[in-house]
Amino acid sequence: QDGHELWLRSSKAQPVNVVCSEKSPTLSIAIQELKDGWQGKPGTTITLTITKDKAIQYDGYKLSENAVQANNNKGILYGVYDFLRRQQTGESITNEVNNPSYEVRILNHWDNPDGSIERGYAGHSIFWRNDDAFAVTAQDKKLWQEYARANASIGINGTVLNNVNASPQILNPDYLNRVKAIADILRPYGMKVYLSVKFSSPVLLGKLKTSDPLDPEVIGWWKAKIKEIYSIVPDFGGLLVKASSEGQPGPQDFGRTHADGANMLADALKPYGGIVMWRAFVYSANDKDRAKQAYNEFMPLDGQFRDNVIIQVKNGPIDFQPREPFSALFGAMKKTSLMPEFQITQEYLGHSIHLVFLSPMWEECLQSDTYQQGDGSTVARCTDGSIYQQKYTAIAGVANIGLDTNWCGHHFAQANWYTFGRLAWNVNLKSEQIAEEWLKLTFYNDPSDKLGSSDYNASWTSDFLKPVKQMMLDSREAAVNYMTPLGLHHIMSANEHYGPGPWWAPEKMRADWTPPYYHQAAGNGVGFDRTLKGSDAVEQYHQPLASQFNDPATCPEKFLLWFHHLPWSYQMKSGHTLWDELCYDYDKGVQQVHSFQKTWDKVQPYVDSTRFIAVQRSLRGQSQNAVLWKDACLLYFQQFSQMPIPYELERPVNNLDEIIKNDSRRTTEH
Ligand code: BDP
Repeated sequence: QDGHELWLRSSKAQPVNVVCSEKSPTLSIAIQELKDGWQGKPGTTITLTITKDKAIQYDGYKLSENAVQANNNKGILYGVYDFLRRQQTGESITNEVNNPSYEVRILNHWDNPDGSIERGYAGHSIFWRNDDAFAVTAQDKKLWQEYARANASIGINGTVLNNVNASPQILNPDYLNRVKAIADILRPYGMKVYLSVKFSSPVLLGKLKTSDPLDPEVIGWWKAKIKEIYSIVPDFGGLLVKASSEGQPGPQDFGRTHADGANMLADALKPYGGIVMWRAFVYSANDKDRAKQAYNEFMPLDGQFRDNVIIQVKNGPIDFQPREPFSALFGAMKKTSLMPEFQITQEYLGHSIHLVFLSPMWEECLQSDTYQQGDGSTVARCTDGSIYQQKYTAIAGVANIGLDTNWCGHHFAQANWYTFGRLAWNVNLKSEQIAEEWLKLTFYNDPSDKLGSSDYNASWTSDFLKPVKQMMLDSREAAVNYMTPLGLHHIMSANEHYGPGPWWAPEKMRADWTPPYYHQAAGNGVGFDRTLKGSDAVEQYHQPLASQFNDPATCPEKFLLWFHHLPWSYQMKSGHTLWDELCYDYDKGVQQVHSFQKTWDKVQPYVDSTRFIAVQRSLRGQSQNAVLWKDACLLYFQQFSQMPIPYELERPVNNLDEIIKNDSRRTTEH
């Protein structure tokens, strides 16, 4: 077991008859999947029917014991995958209609044309490479097909093929032809392709004098380029744009607004049904609180965007940290379509070394109540069309996929890809269910290879499924504990964002790229004051949240140092001082990872040796890194708190000066 088959490991199929009166490449796949994967009663006849059922929306479907119904081919395919999944996991087939929460369920690949991947920890790009860059080989096609199948099996129906820090060359004909080759493989699996574009492409590629979105020549250039794209890929999905952000060009370079830029592209895409996903990840160096910036820039533009523009908003106001409150833009922009952006790749959560199941983090964001339209205005309901009229609804995940045999680096990182698809399809799924499904599909071994007795299922469930599921469910909170407890954020090592670096603040560095800007540790306490007396970021939240966050007594402790600067001796609900609480949390995180190691070692009889050893090794690395985080942060903050680490806790085993020395060897600039 090398993990390449993901959650789609084939088991021996039983014979099945499939009746389907229509024909299409997508339906052929659906039929073949049933034949290859049928685990039900041998000889069953199952009917696939395209209907016109009002209750079924988009590419939703309806299952019954021997039929799958949908309004289109894609719906049939998704229904078939659901059917097979239920057979494998033992979940019953119910007669309900199963509609997707979001219409566009899309991966964002941060893949560069040279094959490297920004924040990728699983090898090079599956789409792009340097050598023989445009040859489409049989191996490419095979991999793209496996990729498409994996995505279809969890309902993902779109993919952005290149980095948001986009190279202009992606719009050159050679690249567009490769995009076509990819699209041709993905299409029967119901996946559309999209591209990230650089806003200054008219100058860089088209040799125009400006990229001003209101300039007629610029408008003409984009129109012609988009026409060209559609002539090559007729069902092209649309564009993703990172503009006026982290040095990327954008409409603001020409005194125009984000709406001017986005609408210009939207108008050009409109005749073809394409969409613009315009990112809200903006922050300028001189703003006094980075956490406020996206809201400040986008709120005044509410209502000014075309209906085929969707503003793509990261889950939190800063940047994919282990824990952030939800971005205040959700629910607040009432006349503009918004889509959540999650990061599946673990940039700030231990790369492909740490086992961190991200489902609880995304669930926490999606189920956060914004109160924007009364109780129950969750982030999910504010973006999935339940509350606001949106022409399109969408959700994006930054992919963790590369050329590694197991696709994601860490075997458990596959669960995060799986989760993204499942939540995009059903935003109300619970992490526990997702973890259980994934474990059954990914790790269950046929008893005939193992103990060979009917007791096997029972012991697999109690001795493997239960403890490993619990490990997954605890893993995100563990990471928060050993990295950034109590609302701390952005204190990781510079550049690579792996490991601790709360001290890092080179002279002349943009302050909001340095950890001290975020933790504000000093003799008088720690934390970023975002209250009414501080940066006032709390005001961006709807009541009762604004008041709740503003008062340390009512602010959830998990966000305490996000919103408050408090003395080290501040009394926590537990009765501990703030300093002691920090120490206990860091220590708890370390203990949790140690317990994951024990859990994993104990399940060895249930896991094939390749995957067992790989995960065991990673857990050792994670344990070391968790200890490093704890030692580094406690010893660093202790310089300000001047208080002892509670005596019952393990003492640090690393020296701060050595940690800093090793870290500075790695980090020269941002
Ligand atoms: C940050 C990453 C950077 C990305 C940026 C983004 O460090 O590599 O380009 O997000 O989302 O977290 O644009």
